[in-house]
Amino acid sequence: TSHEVNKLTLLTDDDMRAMIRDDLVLAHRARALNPDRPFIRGTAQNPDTYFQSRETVNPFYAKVPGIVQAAMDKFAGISGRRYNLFDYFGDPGAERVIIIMGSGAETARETADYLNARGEKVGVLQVRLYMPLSSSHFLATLPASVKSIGVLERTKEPGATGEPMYLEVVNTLVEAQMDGKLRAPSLPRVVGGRYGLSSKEFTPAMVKAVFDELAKPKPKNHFTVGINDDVTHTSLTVDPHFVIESDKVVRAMFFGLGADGTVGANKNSIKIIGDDPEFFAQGYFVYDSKKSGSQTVSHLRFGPDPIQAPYLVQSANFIGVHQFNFLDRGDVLTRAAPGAIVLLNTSPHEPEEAWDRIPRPVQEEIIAKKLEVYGINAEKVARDNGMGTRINTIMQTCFFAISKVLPRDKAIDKIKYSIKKSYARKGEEVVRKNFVAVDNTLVNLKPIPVPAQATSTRALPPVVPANAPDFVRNVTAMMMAGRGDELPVSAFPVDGTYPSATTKWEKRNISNFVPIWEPEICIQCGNCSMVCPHGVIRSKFYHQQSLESAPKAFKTAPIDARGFPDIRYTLQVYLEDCTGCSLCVEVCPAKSKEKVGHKAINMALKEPVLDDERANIGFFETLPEVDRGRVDFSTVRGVQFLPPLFEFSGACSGCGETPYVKLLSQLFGDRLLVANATGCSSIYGGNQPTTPWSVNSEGRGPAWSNSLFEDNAEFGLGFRLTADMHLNYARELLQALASGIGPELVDDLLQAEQVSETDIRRQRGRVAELKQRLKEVKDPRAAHLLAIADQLVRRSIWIVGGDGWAYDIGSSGVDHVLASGRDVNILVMDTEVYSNTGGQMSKSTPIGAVAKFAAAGKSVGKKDLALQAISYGNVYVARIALGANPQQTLLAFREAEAYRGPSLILAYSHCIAHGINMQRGLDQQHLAVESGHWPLVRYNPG
Ligand SMILES: Cc1ncc(C[n+]2csc(CCOP(=O)(O)OP(=O)(O)O)c2C)c(N)n1
Ligand code: SF4
Ligand code: SF4
Repeated sequence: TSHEVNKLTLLTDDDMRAMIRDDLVLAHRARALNPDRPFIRGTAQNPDTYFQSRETVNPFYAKVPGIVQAAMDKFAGISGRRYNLFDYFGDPGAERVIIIMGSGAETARETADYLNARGEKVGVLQVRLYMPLSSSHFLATLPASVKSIGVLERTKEPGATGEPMYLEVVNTLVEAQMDGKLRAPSLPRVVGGRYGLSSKEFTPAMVKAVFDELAKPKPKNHFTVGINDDVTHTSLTVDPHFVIESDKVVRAMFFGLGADGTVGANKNSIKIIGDDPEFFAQGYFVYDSKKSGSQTVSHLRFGPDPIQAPYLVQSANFIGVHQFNFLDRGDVLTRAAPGAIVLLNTSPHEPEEAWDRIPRPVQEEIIAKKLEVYGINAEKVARDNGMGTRINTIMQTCFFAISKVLPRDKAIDKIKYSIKKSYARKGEEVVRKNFVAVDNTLVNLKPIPVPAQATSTRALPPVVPANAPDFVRNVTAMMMAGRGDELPVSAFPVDGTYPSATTKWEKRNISNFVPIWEPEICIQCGNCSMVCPHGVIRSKFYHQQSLESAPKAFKTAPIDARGFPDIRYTLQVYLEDCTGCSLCVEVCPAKSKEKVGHKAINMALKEPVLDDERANIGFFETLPEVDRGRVDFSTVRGVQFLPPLFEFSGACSGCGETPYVKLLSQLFGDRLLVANATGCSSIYGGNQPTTPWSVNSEGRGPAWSNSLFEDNAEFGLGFRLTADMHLNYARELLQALASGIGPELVDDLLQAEQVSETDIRRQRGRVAELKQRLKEVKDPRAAHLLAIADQLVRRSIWIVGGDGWAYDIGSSGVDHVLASGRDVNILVMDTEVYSNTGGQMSKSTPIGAVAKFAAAGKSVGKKDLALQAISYGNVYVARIALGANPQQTLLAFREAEAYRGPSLILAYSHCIAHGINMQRGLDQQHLAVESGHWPLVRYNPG
């Protein structure tokens, strides 16, 4: 999988060629469609002949096992690697056997060997050809001594009497018994179990649990292993202390920050060590689903023998902690073996200052396990050696120096050799600089003495604050802490419904540098708040009396508007949610007259101001939310006062897509339904554990769902059809029940215009009144109207996704929806490539652009989706670029929403996939517009 790196012995091209029979290739070619010898294939068939035609294939299925086995035998002759349809491993006289296929078989085999070496009699039958299943080969491979069998499958068939392979095994054995072909004296007991769904870990401890179960007189059937099923009680008990890692293998774990280069450096270490003929190497990389800035955990193994452990490191003898604050999670040392080596990046502190800053429970773990601790202020060493913020080479050098995989001198030589190979093209000087950095790293790497007793006064901070909702404290927080595997079945919703507004409980603190606001210089334009991709900058205006209980450090300024002497303004930065992208600083137009280059918002170190700002944010949140009726929706300056209902997403730092989504949530969030195509926006928008779609102080907010990549436009059209159906029904019921409700209110509800925010507010008031009155109406239809009364407030339906969706994979759906004439809005965040999967070209990619699948530059021009939509004549179409013209962007969103037919907005979005400096993303948008590549358009048929 993409998460594993391993050392492989490759087959030669000649070996592969020798496996291909030319006569079969020629026969296949002769069967091709060919107008020189025409025929028809794929006709429709009727009931008179279909059945018989299906039966013609039987001889082929019957022959497949023999053919596959013959090919396996030939392959063994060529390569020396032997495979069979079924391979048995373990004790030839085993009474307990696990049947399994795929990578889990390796774990099962490794565990069986371990148990047999300790006197047990167990075995593993690995299935290599599942279908067509050859009963004869199967029965010949299964030991005759077997008494109980556990069939393990990575799948779930709800409603079936067992998973597919279990049913095959039971059937094969029963048929064999009926036919007298069973080698065992009696029918073995067979149980089936599920493991490892969605690549969940499958460890030797779980294999042991299955073997233990098979030893019972009546082993549990249809079990699960690896989870805690406290609802239907299917799970087996697993001993977490059963670990069979070999001491000959160096097992290392590295905790890094997403995109900080840790994973890349580890892959490089595997290459450096794996290239040594005496070593085998393996790596697993565990990411969460944030686009960047999250934690990555690398699991590396190095050893003298081939490594057959397709699961994460269970017991590590080296642990690298590449961010000091990861220690606050409290679990980074959980898998440390006694006496393991721990390497800490102590930045921003020196190693000498680090010990007392380690939380007390972590200190206690270090002492109890007698861990050997080393520290380095890696960020400082990186800065001093001209490497900016990149600490990966420094941490890699430390690992080589202290991990004992190789003798220290040999290890350092190897790292220098690798640097030379990587940087030789860039010139002698770059190579020399990197060599100096390696030497300086070694000088700055210090052992951290571990006292006999813990000294720290720091407790582990809670994962989420105590005032978080129950679900967040009990479930989300576990996932955030990397302990989602421990959550029992009962913790989860049965239908995939999760609460909104959870990113606010996850203070990621991924940037040490954050923007600091200077009220004296600020002109209150709202530009910074508009462009912030993460919804980190908020503005409020409020009466000066509110300041009475403000913290001392709270920043405030008189509002920059004539005639409001008592009104104050605050721009509050949520520092702990900032990703440090600097877009806000780049866009700020207000400059200091005294200090060159100083603006009204400037990046600075977070730590000195963090405590004050936490208090400021707490106070800021007590200030009343703005009355939407008083906001000027037509200006960027006005919109900054609308709280974003899309906040703190895990998108890449400085992402060009998210400001559009955030703006959408500000403008229409309290009556918004979003159908989201698969892509970056479904990942940063709807991935566990925390999600950024949020709620306002009344509890209203966007309702969001993701169906598929390809059907999103139709999915969103369904939202519209449903909303319209409910609305029409509500209107019908209003008329039918008018006398009971009061004809005047009914009239107002039916006639409401619902164009401006004030109209919407008024309609909400009427609906509230309606709900009250309906309680008194005795007609049974009143309950139905009550259930759908909210639909009388106009809903805003948005169909959202990227260009890969709208131009390519979902394009027929987009076209269908545009042609429907219905009141839906389509927002395409156009990064001009498939961003979520790493930058493949789409039909939106411009001619000549280099992207994946267009390595030499795309040969065909960009499709003009705007023109295509305009050709309908009744579709609102806008092409926008927030970085180039935020005012035009705002106008387009409002016009699209106001237009009572289909709307399409194409939004230029800069992206990491463009290989740009993301800090300059807004400039890229300017350039795209100014160069004529992305002409701004607003076509309004209304
Ligand atoms: C039918 C289908 N094909 C492929 C994928 C894999 N996939 C998931 S997201 C994605 C790329 C999305 O690109 P785009 O629509 O441009 O959105 P972006 O990520 O750029 O925001 C792909 C190919 C999928 N989920 N479904
Ligand atoms: S640095 Fe980036 S994430 Fe932080 S407040 Fe500014 S724009 Fe938002
Ligand atoms: S659109 Fe680009 S920058 Fe934004 S989250 Fe996706 S990959 Fe990152």
